[in-house]
Amino acid sequence: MGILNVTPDSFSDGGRFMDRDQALQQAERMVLEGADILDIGGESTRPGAAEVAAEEEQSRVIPIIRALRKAHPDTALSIDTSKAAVAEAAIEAGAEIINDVTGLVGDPAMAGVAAATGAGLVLMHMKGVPRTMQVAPKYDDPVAEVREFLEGQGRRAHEAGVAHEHLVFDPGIGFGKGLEHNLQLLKHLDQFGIGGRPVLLGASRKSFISKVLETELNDLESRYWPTVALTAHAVGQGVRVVRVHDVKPNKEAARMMEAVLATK
Ligand code: HH2
Repeated sequence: MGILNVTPDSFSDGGRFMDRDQALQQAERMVLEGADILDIGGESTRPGAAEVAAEEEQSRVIPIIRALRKAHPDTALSIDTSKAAVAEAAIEAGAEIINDVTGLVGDPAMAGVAAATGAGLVLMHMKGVPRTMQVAPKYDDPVAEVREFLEGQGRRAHEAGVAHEHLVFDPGIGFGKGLEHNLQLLKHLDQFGIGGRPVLLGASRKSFISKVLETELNDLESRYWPTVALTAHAVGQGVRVVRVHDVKPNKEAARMMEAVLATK
């Protein structure tokens, strides 16, 4: 899953793809590099990010989704939003997956939109809200707590009419988690495929990598190769979708791991 942030303030690519042509070029590049899914987001969820009104978010993402639907009929399109109105408009414009980083907590209407449209639904775990989530997050047992949350939200989705086959689960690396929590979740990625459904991992270029490697927080490049290592690790743990900024090296790592895993 290639990331396309149509935002002025995303932590690693903010402002780069606000221009429609640049966004489409970046999408084209990711598809050529092997992305099977493009995840289009119009609101940054980085720690401390400001909230965006639904109309503004829609005006950023809907024209891009329409254009991508035409240009790349074989690529699945995912809308990264926690607002039901944005998700509904995005599905109408041609997206087929809703990526809700609040795991249905953000908008009570989201499950209904997923059920009514038959879209795929990514349920991610977040503790708190982006503005404050990195202020001393606490867990007794992060793996058990994240799993329990995802199970509960999976049930809620099901009760609202979302088919189990449409769900994907994501432990939400970096969303209300300290370094140790992120590492524990990464070590136990095989715990999050509730009911046999796929796990999605979004660790690409995230700041905990700089903490492990003791590189400068503004040195994003130092996070590229460690991201590839995490992709290989994730595929080894059975993760089916990796959400990344740099498609080519991550796709190659995934394919290499898949060849090893497929060998008897
Ligand atoms: N991470 C980000 C955004 N959306 N969706 C899922 N399912 N999982 C994630 O881990 C995830 C996500 C944050 O990364 P990014 O899009 O690069 O930055 P920003 O939120 O600043 O736009």
